Amino acid sequence: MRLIIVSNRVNRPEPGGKTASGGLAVALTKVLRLHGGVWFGWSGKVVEEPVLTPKARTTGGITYSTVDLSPQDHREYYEGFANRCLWPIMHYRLDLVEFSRIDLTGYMRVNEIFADALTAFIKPDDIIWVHDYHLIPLGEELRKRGVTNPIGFFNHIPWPPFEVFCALPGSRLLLRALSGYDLVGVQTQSDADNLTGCLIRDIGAKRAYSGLIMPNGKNLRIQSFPIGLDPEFMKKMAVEASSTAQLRNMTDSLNGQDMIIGVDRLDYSKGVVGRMEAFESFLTKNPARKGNVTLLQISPNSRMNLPKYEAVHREVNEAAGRINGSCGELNWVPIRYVTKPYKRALLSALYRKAKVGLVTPMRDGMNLVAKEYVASQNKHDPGVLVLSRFAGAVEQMSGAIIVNPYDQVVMGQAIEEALNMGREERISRWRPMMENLQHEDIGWWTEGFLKELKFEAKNVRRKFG
Ligand code: GDG
Repeated sequence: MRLIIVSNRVNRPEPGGKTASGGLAVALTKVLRLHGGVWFGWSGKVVEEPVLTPKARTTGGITYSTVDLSPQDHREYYEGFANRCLWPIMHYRLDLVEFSRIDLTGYMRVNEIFADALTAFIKPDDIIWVHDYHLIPLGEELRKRGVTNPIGFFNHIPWPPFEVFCALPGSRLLLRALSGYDLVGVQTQSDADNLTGCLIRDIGAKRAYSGLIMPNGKNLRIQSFPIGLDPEFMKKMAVEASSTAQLRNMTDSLNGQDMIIGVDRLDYSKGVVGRMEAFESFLTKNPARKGNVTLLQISPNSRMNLPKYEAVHREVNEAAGRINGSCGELNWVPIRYVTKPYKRALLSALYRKAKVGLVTPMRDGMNLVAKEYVASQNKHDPGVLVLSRFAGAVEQMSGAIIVNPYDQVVMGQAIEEALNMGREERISRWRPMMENLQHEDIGWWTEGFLKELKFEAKNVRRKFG
């Protein structure tokens, strides 16, 4: 059996290339390292007249097969429908949705281009695993081209309820297209319930013992598979990187202060401004803490050619500047805010150094930073995770202090509680979270999804021939 992973971007390692800072890129690299196989998708290049035959290169047991996009495809499919429309709606931000029929057409067209390119190299015993909201219609497009292999789909970002998702013109088109898949995976039970609700209420799917019966009679199973990571690798990396000169310099610069850490790709869903304001609220209530605690916020820029992202960038800059101006002292800066990406090893050592991990998205599919923070801790003296109730990770990370990211005052109190927490309580909160990470790791996620996909595909073939 050969595994073909399909995602919008293919994260092909380039010598001296950029550090990947997306959750999906990190997770899929791990999956293919475990499994081998092919990773197919967009190369990241935009060229005037793209060649439709994919370019393939094999490195470290993984074949990276990519196509380029034309400027029009990039504008309509990627920046347009995927990022200006689906991303905000999936994160419950109807107010930010910029729908355009032209973009929807471009989105469908690129899914057809992907399907044409893929169909040409699919072998009979391949298993195909499609990832994320850019490629919802891909399964159906492959079926139209006669592909009968098992095809699964995993949505890395949240799935909102009917009242939100079905406000999208084209919602029925996308929901019906899901019948091209044998199995649809989402991050949490609440995403699974929401998607099921959309399928029943918007297109009349029916509940059955084996899952849902779609309007075309096809069986569809929806299940939550919370994504994991490799906690042992993360821990090892954190321990090793803790003794590097770079970390020692950073630690020296703290001068004995406690450190709180936030790490997020810069996005409006991540709640960075609210987090900074929560820290401000904490400082205002605890003036004695001024000078002996600092918030390190690492937020590599993303999607900067979209105006909404430029705006978030501006808002975060302003919040950091304002809070540093009003709370800072001649010899102390409350927030260290950096927008360049750092190496994963250094990040893991920073997580380990930080007394508190602040992970407070307004809405997030899972949030791997929460899990990375927990995995990087010293078991004898772990830090405290403060976690948004709207991150998918909350279903597994029960030892965190759970906060409402819309309530800065309560988040400020959570920071205080976390900084003052005794060692025993920190250990007793951390241990079950680490055990969960060890049990439900990236291998568990991959094998669990692929096992169910094979089972489902066999069932469907048996029933429908
Ligand atoms: C999507 C979903 C879901 C961040 N800064 C740097 C850096 N990062 C890495 C983190 C983490 C990843 O980026 C971010 O992962 P998240 O899970 O938080 O978020 P998304 O990128 O939005 O990912 C999300 C995920 O897919 C997986 O299913 O959890 O909900 O939105 O790994 O460490 N990495 C490096 N330097 C940085 O400066 N090297």
